[in-house]
Amino acid sequence: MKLYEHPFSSAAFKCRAVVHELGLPVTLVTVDLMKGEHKAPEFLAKNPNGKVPTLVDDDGFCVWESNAILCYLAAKKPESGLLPTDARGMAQVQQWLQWQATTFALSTGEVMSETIYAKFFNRSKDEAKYAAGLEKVRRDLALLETTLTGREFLGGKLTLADFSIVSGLFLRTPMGVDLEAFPNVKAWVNRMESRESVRKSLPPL
Ligand SMILES: N[C@@H](CCC(=O)N[C@@H](CS)C(=O)NCC(=O)O)C(=O)O
Repeated sequence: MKLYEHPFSSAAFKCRAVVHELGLPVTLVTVDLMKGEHKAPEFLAKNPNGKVPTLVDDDGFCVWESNAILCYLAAKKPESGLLPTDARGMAQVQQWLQWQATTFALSTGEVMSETIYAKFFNRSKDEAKYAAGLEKVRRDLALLETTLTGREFLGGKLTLADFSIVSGLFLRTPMGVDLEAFPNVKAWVNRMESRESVRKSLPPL
């Protein structure tokens, strides 16, 4: 399998972490977003959205959308328990994956846009947009804080949900997101970042 990705993409980060967690034979292929490699016809044939991450299996089968890639990878090793097969376990993981895509990715994305991307593309930070984004991130962190009360992981046991959601926080320092007011979240992030699979997936900052 090949994972087309970028070191600073949070969506790619979670896929790399699950690849390492499962010990799957996946070759990482960096796509040069600055050169527009993701908009080249040969890449669009794999993912018509022109985005990373994109997974291509050995027979050419393609999967895009990071949370779908996580499910595909976990299905290769069902014994890992990262994607439970019972109705409730599976529904809970799907609930968090969809919350990540529809809610947390948006709030963290607003903050990233006014910090990391603003710096990268040499534009000034819009303080009002940043403050509004940060408020939404704090709203989401409060939800995670309550969920993590008395729990090591979001669903009790380690699942794809933890990898998917923690990916929004690996750039928290340059984003200016402080976890001090969220001790359960802080402990969970530390727990996740102490895993070898996650450490190996962090970009050189
Ligand atoms: N919802 C998608 C988001 C993918 C995404 O937005 N990828 C970014 C990098 S984090 C990208 O490829 N951007 C290039 C572009 O949109 O031109 C996922 O979770 O995979």
